[in-house]
Amino acid sequence: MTPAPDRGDGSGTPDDDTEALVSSAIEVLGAATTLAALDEAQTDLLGKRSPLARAHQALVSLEPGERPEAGRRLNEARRRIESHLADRRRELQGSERAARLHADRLDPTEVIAPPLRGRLHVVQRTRDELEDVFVGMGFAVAEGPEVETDWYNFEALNMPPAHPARGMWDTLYLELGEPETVMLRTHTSPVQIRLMETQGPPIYAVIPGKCYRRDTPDARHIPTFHQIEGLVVDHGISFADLAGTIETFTTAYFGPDIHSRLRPSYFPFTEPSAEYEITCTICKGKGCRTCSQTGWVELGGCGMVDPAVFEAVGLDADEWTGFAFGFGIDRCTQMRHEIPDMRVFFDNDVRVLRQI
Ligand code: FA5
Repeated sequence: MTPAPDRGDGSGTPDDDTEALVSSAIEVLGAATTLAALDEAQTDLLGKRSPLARAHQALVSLEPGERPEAGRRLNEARRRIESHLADRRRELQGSERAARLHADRLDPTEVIAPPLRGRLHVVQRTRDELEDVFVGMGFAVAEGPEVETDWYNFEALNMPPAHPARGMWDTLYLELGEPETVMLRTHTSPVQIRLMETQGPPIYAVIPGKCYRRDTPDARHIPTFHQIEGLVVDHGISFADLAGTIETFTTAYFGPDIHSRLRPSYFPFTEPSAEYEITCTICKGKGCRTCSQTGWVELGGCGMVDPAVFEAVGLDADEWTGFAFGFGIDRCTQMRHEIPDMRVFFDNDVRVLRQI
């Protein structure tokens, strides 16, 4: 702060001196813009080391006759400074309170953006829809473990150790027990075995779930994907029942405009076996990168349950017949939503997932 001029040297009239003290104090008070600064100014202007206090101390050096008048003038100056100080304090208290109220204000008309809501992943939604379609066709829904033993994933499915067909599935083994005996299941087909072991025919069931393979990710493959297995075991089931079921499913899920076809194929656990394909929805059958320029996309495999599988679970292959299928749920999602590259499902970029 700028101290008030200390003119106890007799220069100027005594009136001039006190007037200068007061006007300098008014300037200092006006320059204080916060209550804290005002407290400091108060000490500087009225405290023990202030020019006013020094002028009071200097009264003793005056002639006795001059002292009362000089004292009265100084008291009058103090009173005026105190009055200005009180005014300034009220002013600053008012403006600080107004600033606080402004900062704390609530605007009831303010539009608050609705909170972002979570939603199920599109693959989960497809799984739910597929279950609904099959439940509508009279199937029950079953589940099985994702960690499997060699027996369920391969051997009971007519693939004894060293069977060349095991190479169709690039398997992720767990370090548990004997080497290469426990694995992450490569398909949902092991649950066929579990169902036949635990519940006798007739069986009409679908089994959705996660599968794992050492597949390199590309437009149609991801290492952790989903399948929905179907198993029917009853008397007198024929390939026509399988074809009819797949046809009904295709129309119910993809709509009447999508064509499907079954092509001869090979799986050790079905005989005969077929591949189930639909027209590529990305290029409408013209050929593109997603369908490797063929115009068709394979959704799964299927066939009539091989008698060797019935034997493995102790069912009489002369009495029982059945069919099985296994479709990729991620593939179905990809085709239904016309997504050129499946990797977006596990990149988990919410900007993409929000649109599907
Ligand atoms: C099987 O896994 C057989 N278990 C299917 C089966 C079941 C045949 C019952 C006969 C009877 P495949 O390996 O072809 O078959 O896989 C079936 C489907 O799973 C594929 O058509 C595809 O839609 C999906 N699929 C397979 N690997 C992947 C992957 N890496 N990423 C995404 N989907 C995949």
